[in-house]
Amino acid sequence: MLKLIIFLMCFGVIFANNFWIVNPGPKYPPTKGEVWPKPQYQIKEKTFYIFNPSQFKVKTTNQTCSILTSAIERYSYVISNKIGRRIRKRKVRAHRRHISAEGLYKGHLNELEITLTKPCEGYPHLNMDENYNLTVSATSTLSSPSIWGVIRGLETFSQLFYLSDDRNEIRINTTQIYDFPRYKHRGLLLDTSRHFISVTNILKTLDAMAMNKMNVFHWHIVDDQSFPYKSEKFPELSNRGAFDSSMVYTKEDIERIVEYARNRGIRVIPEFDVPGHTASWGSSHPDLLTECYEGNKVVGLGPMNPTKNTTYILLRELFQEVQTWFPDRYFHVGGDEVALDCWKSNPELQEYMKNNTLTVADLHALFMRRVIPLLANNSKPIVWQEVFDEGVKLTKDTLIQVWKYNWITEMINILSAGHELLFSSTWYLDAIKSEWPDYYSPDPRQMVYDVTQNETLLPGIVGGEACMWGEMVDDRNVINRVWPRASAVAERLWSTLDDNINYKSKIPSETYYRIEEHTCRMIRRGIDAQPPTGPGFCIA
Ligand code: CP6
Repeated sequence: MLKLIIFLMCFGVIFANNFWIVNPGPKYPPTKGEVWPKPQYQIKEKTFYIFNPSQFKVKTTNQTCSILTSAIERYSYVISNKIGRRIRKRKVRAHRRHISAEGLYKGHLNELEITLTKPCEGYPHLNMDENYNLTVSATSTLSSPSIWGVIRGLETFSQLFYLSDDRNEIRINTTQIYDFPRYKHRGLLLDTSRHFISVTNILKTLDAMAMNKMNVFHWHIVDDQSFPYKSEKFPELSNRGAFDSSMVYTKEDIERIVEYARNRGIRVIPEFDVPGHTASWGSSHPDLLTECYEGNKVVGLGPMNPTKNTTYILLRELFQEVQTWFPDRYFHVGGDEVALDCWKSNPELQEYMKNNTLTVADLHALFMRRVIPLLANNSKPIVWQEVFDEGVKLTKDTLIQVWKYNWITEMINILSAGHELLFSSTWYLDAIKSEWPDYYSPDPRQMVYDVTQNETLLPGIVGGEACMWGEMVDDRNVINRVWPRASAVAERLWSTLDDNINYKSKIPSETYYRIEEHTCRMIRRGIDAQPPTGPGFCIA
C-alpha cells in the first residue's frame, strides 16, 4: 500500500513537471513565426494579435472554387491544431495585462479576407502566377490574381503563427508581405523504381512540398529495377516488371496523386526514361531491348532497340495512355546514361550504322528524334542533358535537365543554343554526406553570371529539381532523407539571392534558426523530417 502511495506521488511529480509547470529553459525554437522559404518583401512589427479558433473566420470576396474551399479547410485545420502543443495556464488575465502594458498586444485576430481577382485555373502549369499580397492585422487580407498565389499565401499565413513563450496562446505579428518566386519550376524528383514508395508517402511528400512552396513533382516512376506503373493497355509490363503485384501504381492511385497535387498547386510530371534504364521493360518485352555481345556471344540485354518499328509502336500506345492519366503538358522522356557500348557490340546495329553511316551517338539522336513526336500534340518534352550533348536537334520548347559535372559550361552551352534548362547537378539528395547547407548555397543563375557576366542568358534557367534517387531509400527512410534537406533547394529556388547569401559566402545564422523552426513545423504537421543541423528539440 505504502509502495503504491509513493508510486502515485512520484507519478504526480512527473505529471506536474511535464504539464503544469512551464519550462523556464532556453528559448527554443530560436525564431517564432518566420517563413520558409523567405518571402521577397516582408515588414514585420513587434505588435501581435492573439488567435482563438472560435473567434476567427475566413471570408472570400470575388472568386472562389473547389481548390480554394479545400485549401481554406486544410489551413484552418493547421492553424487551429498544428502550431504547437499548448499549456493551459490559469493566470491568463494578469499575463495579458502585463504584455498589454508593453503595448505589444493589439487584440484578437478576427478574420482573413481572401480576394482572388481572376477566375480559378484548373491545373497548375509552368507559367502560372504565384504572387500574393498578405497583410496581417485584426482583419487580415490575402489577395492574388491567381488561385496558385492564394495557396502560396495561405501557406505563408499559416507559418506566421507561433506560441507565446509560456505556450499559453497562439500569436501572429502585424505583418505585410509581397511575395513571388524567383524560379518558376521548383521540383522534386522521386524515383519509385529502385524501391517501391507507397501512395501514402507520396501524398506526404506532396504535403511537404506545399509547405516549401515547391511546385513540380517529377515522378521517375519506372527504371531498370522495377516497373510499378500498372498500364491498362500493357498489363504485362507491371505483371512481370514490378517487384510484387502489391507494388504497383494503378490508374486510381495516379489520379488520386495528381488530384492531391493539383489542390496544392503542384504539377505532376511523369518520367518514362528511354532508351536506357529500361531493363524492367524486358521482363515482359525482351524484344524491345538490344542484345549486347561479347565477341559473338550474347551476354545480356541493353537499351531499347532503336531500329525496330515495334519499339516505337509500343511507346506511342503507352505514352498515349500515360498522358491521359497525367494531365501536365510536360513529359520527361529521359535519355540519360544510354549504354552505347551495347549498341556498338550488336551485329545487327553495326550493320545498320554502316549502311546509314551513323555513329552510336547518332543512333541515340535518331531514337530521341523518333520518340519525342510520339507525345500528344500540345505536349512538351523534358530530356536529360545527354540528349543535347549527343547532338539531337531539339525544339526550343524542350527543357533540358542538367545533372552532370561541369554544369556551368554545360548550362552556358545549352543557353547559348537558345534552350531552356532545369538545374540539378548540386541537388542530389542521395549524396548522403551532403547536408542542407551544401544544397543551399549553389545558385544556377549566379554561377552562370559569374562566368559570363551576361544577364541575357539567365532567364533560360527556368528552375531546378532536387533529386531523390531510390537505390538507398525505401518507404521507411525516404521522408527523413528528403526533408529538410530539400527545403534548402526550395528556398534557393523561391527566394531572392541577396548579396549576403551566395555560394561563396557563409550562410547567416538567421537561416540556421529559420530552418530549425521550419523543420519542427514540418514535424508538427506529420512530416518526420531529420534534425537539420545538430542538437536541438522539437515539441511536436
Ligand atoms: N538513375 C537514372 C540514376 C541516375 C540517373 N538516371 C543517377 C546517376 C548518378 C548519380 C545518381 C543518380 N540512378 N535513371 C542520372 C540522371 Cl550520382
